[in-house]
Amino acid sequence: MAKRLSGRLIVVSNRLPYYKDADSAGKPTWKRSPGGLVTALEPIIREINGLWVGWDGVFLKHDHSAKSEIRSASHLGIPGTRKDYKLLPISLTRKEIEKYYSQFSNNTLWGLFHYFFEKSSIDYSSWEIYKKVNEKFALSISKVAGEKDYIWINDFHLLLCPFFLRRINPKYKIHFYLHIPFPHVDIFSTLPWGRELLDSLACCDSLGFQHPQYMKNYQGVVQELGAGRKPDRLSGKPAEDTKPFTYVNPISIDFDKFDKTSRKVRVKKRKKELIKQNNYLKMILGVDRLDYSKGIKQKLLGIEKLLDTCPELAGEFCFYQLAIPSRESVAAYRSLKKDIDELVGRINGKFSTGTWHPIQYMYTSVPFDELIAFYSAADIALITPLRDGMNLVCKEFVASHSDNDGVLVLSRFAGASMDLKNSLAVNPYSIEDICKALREALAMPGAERKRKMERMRENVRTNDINVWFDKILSVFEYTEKEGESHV
Ligand code: ADQ
Repeated sequence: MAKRLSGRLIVVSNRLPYYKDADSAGKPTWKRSPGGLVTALEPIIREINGLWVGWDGVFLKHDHSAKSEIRSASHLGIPGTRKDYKLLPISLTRKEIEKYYSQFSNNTLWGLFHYFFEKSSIDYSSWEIYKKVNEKFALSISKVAGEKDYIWINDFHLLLCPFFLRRINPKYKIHFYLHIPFPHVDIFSTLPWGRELLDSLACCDSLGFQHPQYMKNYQGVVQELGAGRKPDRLSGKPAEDTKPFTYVNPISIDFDKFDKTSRKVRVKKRKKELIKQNNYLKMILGVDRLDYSKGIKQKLLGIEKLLDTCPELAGEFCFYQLAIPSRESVAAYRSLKKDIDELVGRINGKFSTGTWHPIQYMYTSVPFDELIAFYSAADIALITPLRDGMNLVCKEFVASHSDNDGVLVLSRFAGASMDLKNSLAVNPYSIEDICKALREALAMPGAERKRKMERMRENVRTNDINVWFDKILSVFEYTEKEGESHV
């Protein structure tokens, strides 16, 4: 695929796909970073033997200038298949992680970009460290990147990186993809540093979004606040008013990998065990990073309402929620965990009988095959984000249903709802709506389930991660040609 490119592909994200940690016996080990970005990108970068730049999970004792040592994943002992890729680890201090990552990225930006004003705090000292860390990334990249390479920055942690890179070398090829929503101008303009972010985005050759609405929001911001300005070649201060090439490209999954895994003998065996363990009741499944944007509380309240309004359904189904621990250093996430623990306890306490509990809640990351067994054993997936750039879980559920059966209940506010039109769409802010969709899903006749699932599978199959990446490469090629024609 990447043979089409004339230079090397350098992927940049906050974290590397694996980070250094200790196992239960205290022995150092590499663990896979959680979340959708790694799920989507790691197989591609492995396939093309690319270079990945990101934080390695190590806390530096003392701050020092950017190190730039490229290592190969297999040499570092990172688990994987025959294919390999290169890593450029960036080490950060504990204070940098606290301010740049926990505070500014995961509190200020994540909250605001997902339309949660009340969760997004403004803290000037975190902004300063966010700037510093973005510059550190740019310096490390500049030590290994050439003008022919494609520097592809991913996500909101590194919104200022394009500016610092462009200041170092005006000829770099810089591309950016935003995995989360881009907010409306009314929301964006509340950020005291919006101007700096726009100046940095103006330094990109291309800017990709998950959904037409997010691109429209960005264009609305540019219309009202003006496009950002690239740094002047000599002074480094913002000068030229420029717009990057913007495009929409909804991210997807490796359909074949999920489909094939669901057909493996040991996964099918595990699926049967899960169905038996669930006493052959209907299984409703939720799989999320534990994040307030994912609407986990809302789905629990939807289950409660369902049992309150339809008592005859007690003992007929079980709701399994798998929640992967996430951002535990951020106060809002610790408080969410507490709320969910309490809600699960309250609902189970209210409806459980001696032999049946309505909710099974697992706060853990499950291995890949086990996840696919869960997806394929589930009759209904309940995915209710209050706002989500895309949401890969719903696509993973669909791809794992090689039996062409199953119902997807999906929030209107997930980017994925644009493609998965044969889901039951819900407004997750309305508990009544979630409850109604669950009633409909539980009662849906087999033929209708099959028809809808087949259409959704066809959609995910024909718009898989390879199609997404192919479009990214076409954008790189297109902007390069455009650039040349302007010289
Ligand atoms: P995320 O917010 O992390 O991604 P999502 O797209 O749903 O959200 O991906 C979550 C990933 O974590 C999935 O691959 C899922 O399988 C995995 N996962 C969740 N819970 C798990 C568990 N308990 N055990 C094992 N795995 C689990 C961000 C954006 C999204 C966007 C992606 C990709 O917020 O909107 O879809 O990037 O662009």
